[in-house]
Amino acid sequence: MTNIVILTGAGISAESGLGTFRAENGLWAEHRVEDVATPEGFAKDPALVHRFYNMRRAESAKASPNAAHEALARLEARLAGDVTVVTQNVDDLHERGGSQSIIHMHGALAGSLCAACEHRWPSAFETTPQDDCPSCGRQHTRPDIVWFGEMPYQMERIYQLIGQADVFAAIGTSGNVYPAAGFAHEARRLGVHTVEFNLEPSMVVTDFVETRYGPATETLPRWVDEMLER
Ligand code: BV8
Repeated sequence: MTNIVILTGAGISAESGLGTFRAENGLWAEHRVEDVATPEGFAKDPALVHRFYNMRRAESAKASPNAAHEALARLEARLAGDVTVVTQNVDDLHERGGSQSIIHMHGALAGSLCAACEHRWPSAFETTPQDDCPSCGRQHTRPDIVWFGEMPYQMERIYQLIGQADVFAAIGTSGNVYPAAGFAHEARRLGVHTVEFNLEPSMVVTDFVETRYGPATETLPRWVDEMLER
């Protein structure tokens, strides 16, 4: 029985063609974070924020899961033990890649949220600030996405899973954003085996006992084969 918690970031979707955040041509290069990924930015210009997420939703729909997403689904399907993907990504490539046990700790493009009554519903492909909330009828629709300064989702569950894990793997995340960037430290403190998959050392590389560098579509399938042969 081997329980594994896998934290993923924008890097796992990079080879599917989705922009990461901190590459030169990344998402934050075109948009100031403060303008599109904070409650203040949304309050100031909700139409801009809706346009930003409509563009992300369109790109996500055009992208396909890659061999790294599929390798994680294969690990979950075949490993004797629990495999949970905790993703910082808001795209649905893990779902479309076949993973079942997924926590979107920073929300998802697939969801809409009413800023007035907190009702949640499946998002339209294109959203605007004028969309009525299906529940309260008011026009305070926002993407169901966790912005900077907001509390990520299911944090208690995530820490519980880390406490029960034998292995904690982080894939394609730069370790810039907390609390996600602190998970490896917590895992290591608890004696969980920690492994980082990236193109280069992340900001929290010292929290990992094992590192595997290279494109995730190459490093992940190899690692999953090893995990399934153990
Ligand atoms: C909170 C949704 C508290 C939006 C996102 C000072 C110090 C410490 C912390 C803070 C601080 N000031 C403020 C904070 C808190 C803040 C934070 O950490 N800020 C940072 C910038 C300093 N955090 C928050 O605000 C969080 N909330 O703290 O709440 C609280 C407490 C009580 C009550 C209320 C609140 C919420 C943060 C969530 C923000 N939302 N996403 C959207 O998607 O539009 S963040 C977004 O960026 C992602 O979700 C992700 O979390 C984050 C980092 O992105 P990565 O996924 O790591 O991507 P990145 O481009 O950075 O890196 C990609 C990596 O992949 C690279 O390493 C690259 O080498 C690698 N790669 C590329 N290609 C490949 C690859 N690897 C393998 N194969 C490849 N092919």
